Amino acid sequence: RMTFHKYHRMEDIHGYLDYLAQTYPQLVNITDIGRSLEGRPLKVIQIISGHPNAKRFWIDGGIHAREWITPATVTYILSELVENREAQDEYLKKIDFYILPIVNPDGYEYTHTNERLWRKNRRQGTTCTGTDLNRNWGFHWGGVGSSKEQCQQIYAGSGPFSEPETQAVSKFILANNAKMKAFVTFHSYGQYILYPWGYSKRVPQDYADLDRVGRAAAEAMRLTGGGAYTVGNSAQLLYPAAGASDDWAKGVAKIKYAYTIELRDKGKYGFLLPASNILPVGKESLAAVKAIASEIYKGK
Ligand code: 0X9
Ligand code: ZN
Repeated sequence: RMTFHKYHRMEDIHGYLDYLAQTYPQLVNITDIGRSLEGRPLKVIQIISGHPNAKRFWIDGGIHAREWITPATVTYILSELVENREAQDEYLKKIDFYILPIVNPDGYEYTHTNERLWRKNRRQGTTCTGTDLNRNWGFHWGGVGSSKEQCQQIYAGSGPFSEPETQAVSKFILANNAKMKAFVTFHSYGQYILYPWGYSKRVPQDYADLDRVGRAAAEAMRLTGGGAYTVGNSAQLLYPAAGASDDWAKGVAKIKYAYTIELRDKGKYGFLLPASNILPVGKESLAAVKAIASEIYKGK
């Protein structure tokens, strides 16, 4: 019902989520948490363990339209969690997962039909189109590394949460963040595991935990035979950028383990990563998710 040898359109991915809900009704719930600007559904798949006091784990992909490896990777992860459940470690079956494969469906579809390297959503402005959904979150909104200029790739929008996509995701997370201990948003490319803050080179007071668990995730990725991932504070390792979802998850939703994972590669193909990478990147990313999951399962 889902294949991993090519990049799929939104309808295929959403169709697969509906198929899982029908086939595994005791395990899987699909919630339309809202609609994109152009009216496409934002579909969250909830994989509910049934374990009392289960910790919750948020995963998303596709906030940046051109980063095609991210919806594919997230779809691979959820397919393993649902359809290959018996093969998974016990602790993994005691965590509830909330997974949104495509945060920016309008942009994602636009990269298939019009412009392969489109990044933003499809907000029509007076001079240019598109808000960068990873500069639109209501925590240090409008700060360093974001722009007030519509024509920029890092345009932060007309105000915090001006876009329906970030609004829907943030509302849903705040309504479900009791016991939510991990937040992973997938991007590409560069092979980094990044933790807050992104709005400045400061680090959270518990950054040693984020660093330790990030390193465990990177090591787990390496052991799958995958790429080498570098771990660190996002403003120091990459560049400062305010208004991103990871900072909001940590600073406002108070989710302890908040990461941005920049998937393959290191620049050879960049956003145009060949589809033959979907399975290996899916496997290394599932290994990262497991490493973080095992930590939150142990934690109080
Ligand atoms: O700039 C971004 O939004 C991310 N990199 S990308 O090349 N995929 O666009 C990095 C975001 C890192 N997190 C924060 N700066 N808070
Ligand atoms: Zn990105």
